[in-house]
Amino acid sequence: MKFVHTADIHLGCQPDRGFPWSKERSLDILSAFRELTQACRVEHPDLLLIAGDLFHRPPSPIELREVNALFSSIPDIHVVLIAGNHDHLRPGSSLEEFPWASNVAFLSGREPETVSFSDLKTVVHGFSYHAREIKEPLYDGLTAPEDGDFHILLAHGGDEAHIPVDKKKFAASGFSYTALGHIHKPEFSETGRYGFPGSLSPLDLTETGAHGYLVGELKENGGAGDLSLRFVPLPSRSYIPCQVKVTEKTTNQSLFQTLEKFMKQYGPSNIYKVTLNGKRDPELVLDETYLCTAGRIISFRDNTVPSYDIEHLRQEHRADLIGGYIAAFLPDGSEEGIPDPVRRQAFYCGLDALLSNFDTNTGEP
Ligand SMILES: [Mn+2]
Repeated sequence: MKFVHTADIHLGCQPDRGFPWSKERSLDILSAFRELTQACRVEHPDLLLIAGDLFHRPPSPIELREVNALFSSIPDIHVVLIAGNHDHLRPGSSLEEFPWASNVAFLSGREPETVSFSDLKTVVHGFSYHAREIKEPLYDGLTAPEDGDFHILLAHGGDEAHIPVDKKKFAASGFSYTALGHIHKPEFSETGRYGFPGSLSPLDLTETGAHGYLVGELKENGGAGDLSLRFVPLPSRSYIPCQVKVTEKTTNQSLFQTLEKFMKQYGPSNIYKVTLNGKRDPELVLDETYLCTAGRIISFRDNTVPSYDIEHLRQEHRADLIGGYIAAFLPDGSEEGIPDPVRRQAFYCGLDALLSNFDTNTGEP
């Protein structure tokens, strides 16, 4: 028995709101879902498992019709889905009464229910969210019957406010596999008999790394059977960290070129999280607005510090406020003595201010 497992597609989500490429990102989400159905045509699984948050918010009838059209384009594959916290069922919601295609089973109840596929000797268990949050660990007590069939638990949760789970318990629950959703980073274990496929397409700047779906196979071998799992990445736009080392020679123009080159190398349609490190010329004022026009930059973090000769300043200002300031931060010498980056940044901001206001006539700032 072969299955494709996905979750957290978040159809209708518009990532990076306010940035020029935001519209493209919502199209990415739609394309990723279409590509998943394409992949199903190639993989030929028996089941397509969707472990919640197919939609970013409770869907409208028109959104349901669109999705159903894709499901009916893979009529030989049984689709089983549950609603997660994002697309939870509300009283009178269009999800409750929707006439799904004949190959789709929606486990819509708030109590565990099942759908059986006798030809596959497989039973899928699951229930849906009827609220934004569920704080009880509802999956902890669930066990599968020992009747020779494969039992799969379709589940959504994994944090404090959304059905906390104890991953160590899944292997002993009797379920052949627990198909989870909600955590957007892929994580799976064959021996632990569980998997989070992660979000199908990255949804915000925290979701770096590969995104895709899981393909699993169950073979009869007594008990819960033999499970094999593999992660299949979907080619998509990514959020990529870009670390740049700044030196005393760096200028806004040279930095712009470095960023441009980096983004050209890793793909100009990807989205970058820029972090600057190192020591800059104390006179250099970084023009963040200008630098961010080098490409699709969603975050810009300047961790650089001015390249003062601290030892020289300490000697020169032995007897004034600046010397006292340096000694207060660096009682025992080198600036390596400030390991905390926030404190280090604060030290340099203060030093900058003191030096730029320093009156050479009075010897006081
Ligand atoms: Mn969720």
